[in-house]
Order: sequence, then structure tokens, then C-alpha cells
Amino acid sequence: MPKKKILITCALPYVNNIPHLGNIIQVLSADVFARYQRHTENEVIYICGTDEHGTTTETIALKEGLSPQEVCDKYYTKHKEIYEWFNVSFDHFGRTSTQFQHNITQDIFLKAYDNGYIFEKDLDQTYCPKCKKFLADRFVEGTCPHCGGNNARGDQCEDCSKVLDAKELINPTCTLCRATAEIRTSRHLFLDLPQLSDKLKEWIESKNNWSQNAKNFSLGWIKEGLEPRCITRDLKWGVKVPLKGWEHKVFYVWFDACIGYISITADYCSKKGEDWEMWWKNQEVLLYQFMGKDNVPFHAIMFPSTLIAANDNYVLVHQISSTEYLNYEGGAFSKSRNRGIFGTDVIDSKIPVDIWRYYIYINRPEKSDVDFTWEDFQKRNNEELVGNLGNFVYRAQSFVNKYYEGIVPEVEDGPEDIEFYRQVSDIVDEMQTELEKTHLKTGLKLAMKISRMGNQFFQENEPWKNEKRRAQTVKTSLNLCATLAIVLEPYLPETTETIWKSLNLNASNHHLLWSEAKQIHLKGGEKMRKPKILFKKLEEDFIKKLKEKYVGSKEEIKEDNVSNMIKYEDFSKCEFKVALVESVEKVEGSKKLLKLIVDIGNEKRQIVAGMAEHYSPDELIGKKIIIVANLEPAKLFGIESQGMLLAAETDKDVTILTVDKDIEAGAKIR
Ligand code: B3M
Ligand code: ZN
Repeated sequence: MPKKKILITCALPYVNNIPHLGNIIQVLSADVFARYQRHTENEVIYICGTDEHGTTTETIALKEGLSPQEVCDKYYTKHKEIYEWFNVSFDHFGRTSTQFQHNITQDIFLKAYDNGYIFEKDLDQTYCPKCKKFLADRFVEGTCPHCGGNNARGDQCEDCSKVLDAKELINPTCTLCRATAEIRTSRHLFLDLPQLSDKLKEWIESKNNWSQNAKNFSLGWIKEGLEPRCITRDLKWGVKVPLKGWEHKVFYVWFDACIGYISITADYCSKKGEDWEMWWKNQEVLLYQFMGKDNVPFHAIMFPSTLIAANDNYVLVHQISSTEYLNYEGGAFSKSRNRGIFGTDVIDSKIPVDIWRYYIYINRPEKSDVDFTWEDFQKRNNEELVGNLGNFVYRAQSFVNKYYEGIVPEVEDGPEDIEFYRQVSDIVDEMQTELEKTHLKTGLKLAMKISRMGNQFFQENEPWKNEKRRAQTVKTSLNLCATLAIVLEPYLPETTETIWKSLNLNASNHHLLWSEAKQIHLKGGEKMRKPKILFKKLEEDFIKKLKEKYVGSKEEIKEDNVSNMIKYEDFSKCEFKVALVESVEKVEGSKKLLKLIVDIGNEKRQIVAGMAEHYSPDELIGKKIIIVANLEPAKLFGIESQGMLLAAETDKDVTILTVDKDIEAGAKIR
């Protein structure tokens, strides 16, 4: 096969989140592909880094009393540590707040601008009158105008994955303060997607190697008609718009995020004294991009459009490999609810990294969402890693020790062995075909099939009693261990290195070419090392403890990774009062809501609370409860709620806070 230049990227993780297993899948997927490619003659680089711009960084900086750059520095290190622990083989793990990023983004923008693909327009934008600022997309929530789902954010609907404009949202709310957002006007720059749509369509249609759903989705969006996309924001942290009169605006984070791939490559190349354009302005390069399904529109439409608009010979994506979601024990991962397993938890678990890697790959959500369960995790380790792979390698290696003092027997292959090598070789080829298509899960299944075949071969040849075939069986099995050490290397780098070393082979050779994997013949007379146990069983008790630890709570504990400490002066702004419940009725059409009229001394308040499943109206009347009295009114089910009652809640039960002496309604709580 001729040598190709393979550029591999994985979606750049947002810097200010500790990644959970669902996020880590992307980094690991691209890692298998990169490691596999390094077993070919191709020239490969794997580029990733943190996505550092955007409004979340600004918000966290405010909360933590740091500058945005300091926030990024802090979290960048955390990301890096996690991926290093996972043995992710990035050629470079960079970041998007570098000077390269600013320069390249501005250059691409100016080219697109000069080519007539950017225009200015006043934009009606969501604005929070209470926070006194324009709201970034992520800080607006509401109902999706397309599917009616209630999980829409300003940039995208979680339910139907459609890319949105925040102002299209029905009932927009500011997620920072829960106030109703309003629409105000501000001047912005737009990428003229309608004008680019024909070129884009032609290009996508020519892509035979995208996953079918990435292709169908993208063509579907184009068919529905692309809207111009606003690419500027009223923020300070980000890449400045390089035009006169626009100094106070920065680019929208999704405009510069994908350019991050280019700038991180530039950063990498500059350190090596190479020219980054060899990777990005060279049509011989094949660009493979790995991401979650919600990132597809940005990589299939937005980023290519931007590059097409710049018309500067940029490389466009060759293959998009997207996955569905990984859920956790039947629900979503949530840092704020302490639910699920995050990178730091994985490290704390003390479970060896390759078990995590194996589990993630064998469960990679390639066609539909997949659920992480501890039970399945334990089962796969015990049955597949311990029972299949570990067992085979150990048997082969302990037999050479037991019968041949650890020395590879010098024997000719019998017809059984030759036939067996042929079968294995076919599967190694099949595995390669699948890996080329980024079918990573199938690839791993095939590798495990090779190991199963090894066990079967061993079993059938009965080397413990069949003296005639003993030497050949042991030798063929050892050769198969070496094959497994290569074909499994992309998935299980530590384990395969252990195998390789115990075969007394030079560790770096274990990156042999794929084509050599199927014809490994250890030299007769070569001394092997003592075998190591590759995997240990995960016991019931241990798994149970982990499961309990990460089950999480229903309540939000804290916002994603933001410290949950507040200052006394913030707390002292809350006004809690004792309120006497005078009347209660169910809110029509809602299963959960009750409408209460309460007396707080000098006034009456109407409060809407989600208590209908826990209390009947009669149970509440006459109770003295605690409310937050100075909360801005909010509408629930169209009914105004002028305060919030306090209740204690667990997964099983909810109880309203009351006072245990007969104190007057209106009494302040301190
Ligand atoms: N940081 C979104 C995400 O992690 C975003 C990806 C950027 S790719 C250039 O889902
Ligand atoms: Zn607000």
C-alpha cells in the first residue's frame, strides 16, 4: 500500500469540565485509530487539545476569582493528566488559547470576508435584563421550535440534535439567574451558509467514507435550507474580530473551536521546526475526525463551510466517525448530580487502565446509545479479559515453562498449525478492513475472536496429554500470543506490552507492521520469561461499593466543576420567612404542581411547587413552612410563583421544612 498522510483529530474537550467516560470515548476512539495507523506505513499524527474560549470560561473565572487564562491553565492540566493516565497517544495535546489560534482564526476569517462570504446584520439576541448582558447560547434554555422538546439550549437541541439560534427558542430563560430572557438588538457578523450550500452539498455527496448517519444528517440539513450563521459574540474572552469598529466583539466559540485543530497542529509543528501547512494545506492528507453525534453538524457543515469560504486550499474532513451517547446505569452522566464516572474517579478506582479501555471499546456506542453498568463492566472483565484473553496467554506461557524450561521448542509446523495460521491471518485481515472504516468495536471483537480460537486450538490439541503434538501446540500458541500483542496493541497498550516482554521480544518491536502480525514465528531455542497474570477478577463486593459510590443524587450538588462554596454576603442576600399555608389547589394539567397561597405576615404570596406527588392539598393547609421570600417571580406552567418553599429530598422521599414551635407567620429565618 502506498504511504499516506493521516491526520487524526478528536473533538476538543471543553476545558472547564472534568471529562466523564462518555466524553473520554472520543479521545480513546481516535487513539485506537491512531495506534492502528502507526502499525501501517502511513505517516500519522493525532492532534487534540482543550477548547478554551466561550462564555463558560468567563463565567467560571468570575466565580473562582481567577482570570479566564488562569481557569484554562488549571483545567488544561487536569485534562492532560486524565488522558495521560489513559495512555492516549496524542502527538500533541494543545489548547485553543494560543497565539497560533488567534492568528489562524483571524486569517481564515479575513479570507472568507474578502471572498464575500461574510456579511453584517443587526441581530435580535437574547438578553438577560437582570444579569444585564447578552446571553451566550449555552446560557439560554427553552423549548425547541423544531421538535417541541424541553431540552433545548441556545445552540442546539438535546432531543433532536438540530443546531439552533438562541432566539428561536420558545420560552427562553436565562440559566444564570432563571429570569425570562428578552430579545435585544446588536450588530453581528454572519457566515453566509446559503451561499455556500451548493458547494457544500456537492462535496458531501462525494464522500463515500462518512458514516451513513453523518452523511444523511448533513444532506438533510442542507436540503431543509441552511441559515446564515452568526459568528460573533459580545464577550471579551476569545479571538478578537480583526475589523475596524469590531474590537469589542469576539468570534463565537464554535467558529474558532474547529480551527483549533489547525492551530494545535501549527503549535506542534513549530516545536519540531516543521511547516503546519504540510498537514492542512495539502490535498494528499486524509483527515479523520472523531466526535460525539452532537458535534457532527459543526464538523460536517460549519467547519467545512468556513474553510471553503476561505478558499485557501485547506484540507476538509475525509471521514467523520461519530458515536451515539454512553449513558450511566440507565441515565445521563451528571457532574452536578455526582452521577456517573468521571476521569478522576477512574483513576481513583485503582482498576487497571486497560480494563477501562477494553470496556469502553467493546461498548463503543457506534449504532445506538449504550448503557454503562457496573454489572456489565464486571462481567466483561471476568469473562472476556480474565476468562478468554488472560487465560489463553497464561496457558501458552505456563506450558512452555512447565514442559520446556521456558525455551521455545524447535519443531516444524504440522498441517494443523498451518491451517490454524491461515484462519488467524484471515481474521487479522478482516480486522484491518474494519479498522480502516473506523469500526473500532468490530475490530476489537475480531481480536477477541482470535484469542478464543487460541483457547479452542489449545483445548483440542490437549498438550497436557498429547505428547506428539505438545511441542507444536505450545509453539503455535506462543506465536499467537505475539500476534495478539500486535493486533490488540491499539486497544490495550499496557497489557500487550506485558505479553510482548514476557515473550522476551524487544518492546519497541511490538509496534510491528500490521502485515507482519500474522506471520510471527518465534525462534526455536529462544528463552521466554516467567508468565504474568494479565487480568484479575473483579469481585462482587468491590463492584458493589463502586456502584454505590457513583450512583449520585437527584439534587444538583453544584454546577459543573465550579466550587460549591458561596460567600457569606451572597448567602445573606437570601430572605427566608415562615409562611402559613392558607389554601392549596392542584395545577390543572400538571401531575406535579400545586398552587399554594401563603401568608407571610404583611402580605400573601402565591407559590407554585412540585409537591403534588408527595402531599395532598389538605395535608399542607395550616402548616407553617419556610419560603425564600425575595426570589424573583418565575412562571411555572404559566402561573406566577412568588417564592420558593424549602423541602428536603432524597431519591425516595420529599418532606417540606416546617417550624417546630408556634411562631408567627412572617418570622425571618437567620
Ligand atoms: N468542545 C464540544 C464538546 O465537547 C466542543 C467540541 C469542539 S470540537 C472543535 O462537545
Ligand atoms: Zn440572567
